[in-house]
Amino acid sequence: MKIDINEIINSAAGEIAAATLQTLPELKLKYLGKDGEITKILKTLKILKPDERKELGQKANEAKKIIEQALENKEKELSQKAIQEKTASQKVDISPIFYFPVNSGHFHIITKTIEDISQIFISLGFKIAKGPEIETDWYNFQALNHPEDHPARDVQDTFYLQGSKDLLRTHTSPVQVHVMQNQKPPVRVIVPGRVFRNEASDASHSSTFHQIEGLFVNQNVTFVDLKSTLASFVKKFFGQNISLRFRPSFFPFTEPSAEVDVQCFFCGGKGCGVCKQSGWIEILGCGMVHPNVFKAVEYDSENYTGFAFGMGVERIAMLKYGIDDIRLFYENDLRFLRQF
Ligand code: 2NL
Repeated sequence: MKIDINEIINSAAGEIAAATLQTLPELKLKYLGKDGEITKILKTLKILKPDERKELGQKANEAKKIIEQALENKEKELSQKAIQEKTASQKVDISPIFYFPVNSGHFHIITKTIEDISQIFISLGFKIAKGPEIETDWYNFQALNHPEDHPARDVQDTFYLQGSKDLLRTHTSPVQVHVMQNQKPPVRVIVPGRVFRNEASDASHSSTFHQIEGLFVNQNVTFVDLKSTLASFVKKFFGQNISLRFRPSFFPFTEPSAEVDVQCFFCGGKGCGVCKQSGWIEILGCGMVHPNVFKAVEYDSENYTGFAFGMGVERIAMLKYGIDDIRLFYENDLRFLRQF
């Protein structure tokens, strides 16, 4: 029996060259399948004489490799071509979309400021907590160590709901009270949100504004933790080179209490209208959580300590961006909003 392997290779090459993605599998069977041309030769080897067997065996195996390679190359070529044809036929000309000016919206500067401040505290390990804007007297005042006769409780300063003892929260602190009631220490949260004060509005006051408060409670939390955390925040927010100071102050829910001032960046500390000639600008209030607050949420103040802080978002944004009237934030004049 005389078998011309070259002839098989040639006929395979011809058929593969003319193949399509549909006929390619048939060709694979025809040459390399169980009853394929090459397989048939390999099966007959055992009836040959040793020297013939060696020669034909080598040739058949080479032919097998050549055909396998040719099939593989063709399959790649055809599938690439198929993809190209598909993308070409599905092409859409989107250029007319860009003939129109793009007037994309963006976040309000207050939203952006809340986002920026939150991100810094998140990087320091804080989680964000949120809560209701309508509160009871207990959550807004009593639990926070505001005595019955505290001036903030006066109807003059707080919006009470008609025919109810409920009120619009005057700070976001009641949210921290909810968090402490629902969770054991360690607690490390910041609370951004809208707050309400019954007062006339002017260039620096609004009856509705935004606060971000923070709370960290654990074993062995000290005033040093408060100072390092807030100094780190101030430098990340206003710039690494800013000078700051902690000045003793008073809040009902913290003891001791402090306020943080930054060196006036309008006059460099020399004294100007913005800093009222003092060279310093107050940016937040803070302190160590008062034991009475822990008592209200049934935390053991022998075992746990904590620090808390609060800042007004509008005030911070006004300082950072040089805005001189708080009412600009709420008028939705695009000429103002678009600047940020
Ligand atoms: C400010 C001062 C402050 C707090 C807020 C707080 C909350 C709990 C317990 C203790 Cl639950 N304190 N909050 C403490 C000190 C200052 O805010 O000037 N805000 C605009």
